[in-house]
Amino acid sequence: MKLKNYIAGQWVEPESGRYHQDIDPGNGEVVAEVPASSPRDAERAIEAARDAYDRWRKYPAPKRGEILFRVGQILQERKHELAQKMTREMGKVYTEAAGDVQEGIDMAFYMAGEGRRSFGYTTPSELPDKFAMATRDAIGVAGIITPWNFPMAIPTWKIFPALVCGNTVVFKPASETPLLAYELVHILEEAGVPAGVVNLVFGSGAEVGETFLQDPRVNLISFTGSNETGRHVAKVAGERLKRVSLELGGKNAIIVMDDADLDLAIDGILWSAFGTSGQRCTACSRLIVHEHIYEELEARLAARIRQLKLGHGLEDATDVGPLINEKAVQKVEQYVEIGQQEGARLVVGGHRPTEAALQRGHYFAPTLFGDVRPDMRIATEEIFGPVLSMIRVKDLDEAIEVNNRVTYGLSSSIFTRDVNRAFRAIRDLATGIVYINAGTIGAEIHLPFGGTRGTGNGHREAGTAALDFFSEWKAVYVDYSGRLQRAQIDA
Ligand code: UN1
Repeated sequence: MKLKNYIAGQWVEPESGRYHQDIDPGNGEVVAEVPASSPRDAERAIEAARDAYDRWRKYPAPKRGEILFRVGQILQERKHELAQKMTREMGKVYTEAAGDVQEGIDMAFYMAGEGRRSFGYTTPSELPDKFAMATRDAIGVAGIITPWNFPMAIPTWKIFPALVCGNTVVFKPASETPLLAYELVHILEEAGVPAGVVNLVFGSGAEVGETFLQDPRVNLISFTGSNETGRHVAKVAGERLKRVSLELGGKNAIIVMDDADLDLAIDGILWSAFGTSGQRCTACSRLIVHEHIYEELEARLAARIRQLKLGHGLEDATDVGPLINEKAVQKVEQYVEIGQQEGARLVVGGHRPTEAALQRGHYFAPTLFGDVRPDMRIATEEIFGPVLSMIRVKDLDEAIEVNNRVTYGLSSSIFTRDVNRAFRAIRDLATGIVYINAGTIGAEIHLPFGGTRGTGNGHREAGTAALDFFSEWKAVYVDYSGRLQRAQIDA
């Protein structure tokens, strides 16, 4: 299957004439041939989005919402098939891939409703016979740059609110997951998004992404990805005074107190640390454990980790799928080495699997480190793989201090049955998302999603927070007094 770019309502080959391969990380099979577009292709997409903008921003918001509603319906009908495709090109197990599509469905219906809300407000004026209100305005062309770990959900978090707010879109998906982006844009087209309103360009960050950042006709950039690239995006787009939303890394922790329901905590830990093979921004990679239960938790967790079955995500028996590519496996391997050099104790895993059936994919055994000190590199740097580090603490204050010590602040969690401890944790955990008696993953689309400190630059995605990013406030004054009234001037 050979994918094409989508520009001004046409499916077109890249001007560059170059292609690269989309590979199944679970078995090395080729899933699709993907355009390696040039800056010129990206410029044509930007031009199309610019041309379509004025008509789209004037198209009534409820009608924009109705198109998104149809998108949600089509996604719903095709959920199973899209999830299978996602597992093939990205590796996550089928049930999680279906969850990823479900997030897109949820976002479509949520943002469809915003077409009839997008509330502004009215407020009294300080002068008589004068009316004051604040409304949301579209901004222009939105440059959307997305990662491979949520090939459907994250593009929908960005594209749907951008559209309902009246912006047009240029979209560059991750090179590792082009097929799901291709399917999504086909669905947008089928649902009735007019030509030029959404444009899709496959290619590298250096050629396509960079063009979005630099081109003055792109007004805002919404980026999810690595911290290193995020800083570059902030610099280049920020210097050009574009609005920039960055959703970057995490080093999320689960705290387990001595009064916790350990059965529940263990289920939550396994799901958060090894779901999506640890390749979520929200994945749990630190376990902060009260010293009274440390030994018991480590032993029970290790036993459960040994039972996790590695395999292709389309096989029913599989618990943990592959990593995205060889480079990712090498990175995890390096961190396992670093952890051992730092003096952490390898409890389970720490190697590639030896089974013959897994040699064609990028697999790594779920890994647990014990006796990790909070300042070790494995406890502070994002690994983005199935590696969990256990840290021992003596009380809640220390647990919170350890949680807050890292440079990231996306998600955190505490297992405790003590309501006082739970509320202190809610107050003091310095992350954008906090869970009580649940793991660190599984954010719902109608609440704000994002993190503090090094996780981003202060914006939030999803929920009404997404409207704040994708629209601009306009303050409107209507003076119906028929004479000059001067605000702030003494009569
Ligand atoms: C991400 O990893 O970037 O909360 C997104 C979760 C999912 C989204 C994760 N709903 O884990």
